[in-house]
Amino acid sequence: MIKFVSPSSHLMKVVRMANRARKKKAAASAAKVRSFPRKRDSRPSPRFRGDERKVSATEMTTADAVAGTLIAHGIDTIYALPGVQNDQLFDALFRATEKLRTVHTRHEQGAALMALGAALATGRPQAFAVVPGPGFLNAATGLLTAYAMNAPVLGLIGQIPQADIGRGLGHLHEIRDQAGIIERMVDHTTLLRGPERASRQTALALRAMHTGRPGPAVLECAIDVWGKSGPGTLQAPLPLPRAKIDAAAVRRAAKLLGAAKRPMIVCGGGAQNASAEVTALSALLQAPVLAYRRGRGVLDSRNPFSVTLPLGHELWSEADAVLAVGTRLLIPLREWAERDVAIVRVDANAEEHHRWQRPKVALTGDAKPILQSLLAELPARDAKRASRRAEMEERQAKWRKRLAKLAPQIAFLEAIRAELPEEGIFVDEVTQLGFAARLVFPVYKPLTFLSPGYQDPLGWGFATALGAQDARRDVPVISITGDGGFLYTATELATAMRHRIPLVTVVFNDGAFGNVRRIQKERYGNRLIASDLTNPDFVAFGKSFGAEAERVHSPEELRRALHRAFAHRDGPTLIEVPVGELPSPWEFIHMGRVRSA
Ligand SMILES: Cc1ncc(C[n+]2csc(CCOP(=O)(O)OP(=O)(O)O)c2C)c(N)n1
Ligand SMILES: [Mg+2]
Repeated sequence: MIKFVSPSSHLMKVVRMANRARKKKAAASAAKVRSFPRKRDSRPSPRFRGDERKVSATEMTTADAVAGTLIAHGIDTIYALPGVQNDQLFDALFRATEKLRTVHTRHEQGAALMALGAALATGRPQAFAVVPGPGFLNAATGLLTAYAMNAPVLGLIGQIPQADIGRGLGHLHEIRDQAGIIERMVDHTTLLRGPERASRQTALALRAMHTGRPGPAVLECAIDVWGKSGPGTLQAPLPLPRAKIDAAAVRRAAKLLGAAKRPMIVCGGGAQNASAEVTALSALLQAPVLAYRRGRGVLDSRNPFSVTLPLGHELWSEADAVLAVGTRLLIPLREWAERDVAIVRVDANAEEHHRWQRPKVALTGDAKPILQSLLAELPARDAKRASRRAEMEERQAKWRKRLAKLAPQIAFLEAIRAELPEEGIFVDEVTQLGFAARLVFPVYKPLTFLSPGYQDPLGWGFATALGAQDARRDVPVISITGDGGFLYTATELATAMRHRIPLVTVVFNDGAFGNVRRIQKERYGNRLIASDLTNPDFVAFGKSFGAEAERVHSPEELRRALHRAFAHRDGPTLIEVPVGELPSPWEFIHMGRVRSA
């Protein structure tokens, strides 16, 4: 299965870069802000509040102010489903069409998940718009998952007439305390009140999405406020506050890690933008790098130091120091339990450090600059280390043999890896192939393995992958899904056709909620209930939308079909793979305690 080749060593280059970055810091700290991630923009600039030039207000609607502000922040697409409360918003989107494309979906879950997929694949903020009440609740899974994944997704959610909010009059789509429900799902939400402040409120929401721990935000707007006209100015992107790096803590971390005999690194989604730094630290410390779902791709899987859960579990029991980067560490701390290991935590959210146990060193902020500081400090404090490469290669080989129990899943995943280019994006699902992929699928680059993190919402995959493919037309995207998960949002095939999104989807069809059925079989005396499925003919289903569709029966056939599918860039392809019962991955995921706490 996975073949390893020597990783190219960027170590010295990255250490030099880190030193340079440190020197530059003094100059940069004058500004103490980092600019908002902007996209290419050759458009004539609108009139912005915040420019040095004095700007006067112009007449605009609330909706125009919001659309203009999205454009000013580099957002060029909005995933949306219309309805009367948002008609004035859609009219503004019509006016903005040239700069802001509206991709309409067939269900609000599709809209929110597409925005999520686009955010995950690009690392940039993305937006969706839905009506209140049922529209909002339909989109809630996307919002919830964006929160769990720290993804910068902005929801524009309609409201009943402003004066009637909270009165329980029974307006169309009214829901009790919509704002209160939203508040429990995101860290930042506001009700827009008119054109004068709408642009600034939008810019504040977009800033909040990148401040501290990134995540989603919501703007609510009443049916009678979107179209309200008045004097307004567009707000330029607001500077992002940057957490000051605690130099003393960096020195303590360097001392601790430098002195460790068997250090280990654990990466979560918060490490995705620090791949070069993690790679350099791994080489310097001869430290294995564990990633399960969100951290995969930070260290190239071809590097023998790149490990997933099973080998990570073994290494954790030997580690005397752990550098945890942008991860909750839930599985190691809760399931593997090792309370005396010295932990250095790097996290954008200060609250995260202490949830489970107090780390030896806590560093708060963006992983990249913090790891650069650590790289600059480490060489002076690092112990002389023997290479662990041969040891890691040997241990990887041992685990490859054990994981061969998952041979049927591995064979299909190998076919996918063989056809998916290095920069191609793989979107995981809550299915047998997904569980196996988290353990064995080789990932070569950051942001190319999208896995839903702790929410693990069945059915997220297809619509999320559509969003990823829509936002990254330049690379192939593949969605792997079970027959159960696919039918959650399969109607978005119509969206893929309408907007010519060339996503390739592989449905592994076992005629069951297979994971549930296996658990009922193994742990509940084969008392099978609510786990068998009656499916459509997936090929006919795909073709009925106008998609390319075929059925294959083996990994070899899958590989050939994928070759054809990735060459078809004018619309979606659906490939069905009938499968039987697949071997359980769970012994490799929940591996039990390594030492008593
Ligand atoms: C929103 C949601 N509902 C229910 C579940 C529980 N669940 C986990 S896996 C699974 C079955 C998945 O079936 P399928 O997509 O066909 O994949 P398979 O296990 O058959 O490979 C279910 C119901 C979940 N994870 N998320
Ligand atoms: Mg199934």
